[in-house]
Amino acid sequence: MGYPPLRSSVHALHAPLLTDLPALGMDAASIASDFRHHFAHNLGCDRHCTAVRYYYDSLVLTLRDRIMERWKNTQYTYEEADSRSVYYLSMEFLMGRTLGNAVLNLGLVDEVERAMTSLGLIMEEIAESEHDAGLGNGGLGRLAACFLDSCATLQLPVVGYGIRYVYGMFRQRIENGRQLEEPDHWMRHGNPWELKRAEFTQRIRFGGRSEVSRDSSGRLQAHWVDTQDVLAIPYDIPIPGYRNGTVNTLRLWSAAATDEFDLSEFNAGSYTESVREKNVAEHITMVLYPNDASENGKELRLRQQYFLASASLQDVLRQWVHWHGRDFSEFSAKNCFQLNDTHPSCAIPELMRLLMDEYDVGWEEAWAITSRSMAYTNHTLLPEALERWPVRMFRQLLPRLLDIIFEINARFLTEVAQRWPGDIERQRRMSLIEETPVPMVRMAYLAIVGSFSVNGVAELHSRLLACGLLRDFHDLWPLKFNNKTNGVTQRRWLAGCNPPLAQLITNAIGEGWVSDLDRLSMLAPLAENADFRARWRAVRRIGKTRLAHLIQTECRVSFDTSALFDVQVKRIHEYKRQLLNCLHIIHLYDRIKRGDTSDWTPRCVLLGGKAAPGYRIAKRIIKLVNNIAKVVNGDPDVGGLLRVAFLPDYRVSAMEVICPGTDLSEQISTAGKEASGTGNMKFMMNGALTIGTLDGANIEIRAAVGAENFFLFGLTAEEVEEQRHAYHPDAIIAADEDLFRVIKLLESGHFSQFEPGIFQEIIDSLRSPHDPWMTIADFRAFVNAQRQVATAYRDQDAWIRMSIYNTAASGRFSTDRTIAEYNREIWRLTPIPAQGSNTL
Ligand code: CJW
Repeated sequence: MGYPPLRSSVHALHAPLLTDLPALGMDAASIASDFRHHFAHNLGCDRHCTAVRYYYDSLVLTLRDRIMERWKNTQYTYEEADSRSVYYLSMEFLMGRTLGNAVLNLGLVDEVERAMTSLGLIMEEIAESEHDAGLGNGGLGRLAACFLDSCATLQLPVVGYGIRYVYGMFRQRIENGRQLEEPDHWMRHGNPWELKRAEFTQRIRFGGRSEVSRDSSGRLQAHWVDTQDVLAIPYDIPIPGYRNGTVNTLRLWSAAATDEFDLSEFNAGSYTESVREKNVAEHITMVLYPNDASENGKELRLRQQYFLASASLQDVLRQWVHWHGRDFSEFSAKNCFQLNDTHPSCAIPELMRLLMDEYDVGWEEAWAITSRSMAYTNHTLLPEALERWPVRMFRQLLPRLLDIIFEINARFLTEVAQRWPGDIERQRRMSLIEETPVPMVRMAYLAIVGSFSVNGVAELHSRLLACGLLRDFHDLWPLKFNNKTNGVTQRRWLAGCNPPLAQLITNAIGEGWVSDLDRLSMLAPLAENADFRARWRAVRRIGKTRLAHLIQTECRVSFDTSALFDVQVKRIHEYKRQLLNCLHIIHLYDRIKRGDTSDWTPRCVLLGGKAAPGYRIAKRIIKLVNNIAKVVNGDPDVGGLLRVAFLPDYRVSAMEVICPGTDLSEQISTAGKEASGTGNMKFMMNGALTIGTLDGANIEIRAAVGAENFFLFGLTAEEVEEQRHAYHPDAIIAADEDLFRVIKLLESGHFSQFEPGIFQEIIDSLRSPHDPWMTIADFRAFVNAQRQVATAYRDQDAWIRMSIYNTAASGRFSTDRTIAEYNREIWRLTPIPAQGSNTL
């Protein structure tokens, strides 16, 4: 394992001298002193170095030293406890910025602030210079990041395994109202948080053939031969818990060529040819696929998935063999892999392969170990997001894995046949291989068959999985299925991003809520206290001022903080129905133009989000929002009654400014389509009210805060499915005067005067009886609910009361609760408090 040891015995004798160092000071003076050391000695900065990057790097190194002590202690503690561990396998970890969160979790907010001030620096400016680590698309990736924070805070031995993409989620620029994608070279100036662990490099195989031979004892032995290999190099990122001395690990894999490059080419003078292999290998971890909720079947994506699964499993097995030898009898009692959607589900056949081919374990035992170690989380009901890989591609890229998948399938279908004799149709439905003209591997079915637990991410979603999409599997194994409603970490999404509100809450109920969010319920009685409401309102005004400033800078649109701030930020997708929001904005505009403005509530509407680069309609929706904004904001008749802005490059750090400044959170997906949503929780926690359908976690949010503090509208998931067959949008349009006028305005080219016809496809999709998202069906209910919102907002006292109730009821939506449930019902880990010095 790792690098060769020192040959002399000196090391063993003096090891404590090297490792048991005196604890570093956690006070402002020590921090300032170490900062100066890193600035001058480590980074080699001099009086000409005034770039904020130098200050940022110096501060990170100063903090990293302090984290390092706790990181080692945590790992020693886990080792000594010989504890069961969980590995969270995810293609995405949408971490955002790290500095502010590290300072908060280390309990150093005041000391670092003082240290920076003493050096003439402004902490906020340094923190804001950090580039987001955008290693994810949206909710699924951000959930993984929130989970890591909660696992460390709950002191659970959980390791995150992911990919170190050189380019993260693309940067979005808006030009003439259209999305342009630019590469996000987020590590251009290095990443001081990561620690390269070259000694734990793994070898990953691709291509070649699978062969079978008999070994000396006559047993069949499979060989994967003639492979093209790639190295996986791990980089570790520390994940500090909240003021508890625990530091967990996020291990990200980077691809590199094996060093056996083609010498003959090199000697023949073809230098470029000789390094081609290196380039091809490094492509694997070059760029994050920017698709959210739709698979696109590219071979490189399957390469990435297998690369993650194989590197992570080999890493875990390496450690297992180091501590336990080749006895795997306790492996599934000590190790659990949580698969973040099907993206890492190659882990199932890969663990089988490693156990059988590398460690001589027989099929039955290998299967028992694998299927007791794996747990699968499903994040979507959308059929287009369910991953399927062509069998042919699998055979070319991962021939040995395909053998294993076929064998898993054969044994599984035997089980189905025993349970339902003669039910051929059911076997066809449940097969891991879809027997279409181009046969496909169904990754979700592979994940279910190979796991001991299958969970959805909100109550409705889990129910719809069990009685809809995955019904056959639920019939077979009802006990495998469970729900784990998502959450968000209050460290980032309240304490970190909204210091004025956090301070007000702490002054009122103490600081316990930062690690026990249910305590926010103590705020509820204060909603009846006029003085507290006044303070709440003042704090909300600070958040709105900050958001208005962002919108002024980024969009050149002025938002008046006395207006209602109405916000929808999330990936652009038809099912999320940004179009319904557009129809409402056009309706408000039409009312203003008609002079129907008595009792008007001034409103500022913000939209933001990225469209997958290949998703044509989503990109056209962005153009529509921008064109509407241009017309509305430029019309003198509108005055201050309505403002519309599209914020470019929506990302984690933008949401940290957006959610504290939002009055109204738009959660308006077609019921039954949004698995959970997590933006909805961030808004609620910060005191926004929700306008929403009965979809995903909205249902649980409404139940928690009470129907009277939530603006509900629209068809239920059941109604959507019932009415789909008799859906006639044209008839609805004809019968609704307001809607008729909105569609007419759209069709008249009012929002596309310089490019006639560009919104025709959008209009056609809305008017189609086959529109899967049934936008027109919910228009009237949405407009009516928005009227109630406008009326409610005019009574500021009542609104603020509802705002307080929302925050007070958001305790359930902490990932601390989510992770506690994963742990109680799936992982069964014992919390392990960090031992040794420096535990805080
Ligand atoms: O997961 C969140 C939910 C949210 C759901 C999102 C999700 O839409 O409602 O709150 C956390 O549970 N993301 C994906 N599915 N569901 C997702 C993300 C990236 C993907 C993908 C699906 C990338 C690909 C394919 C499907 C790809 O091939 O690149």
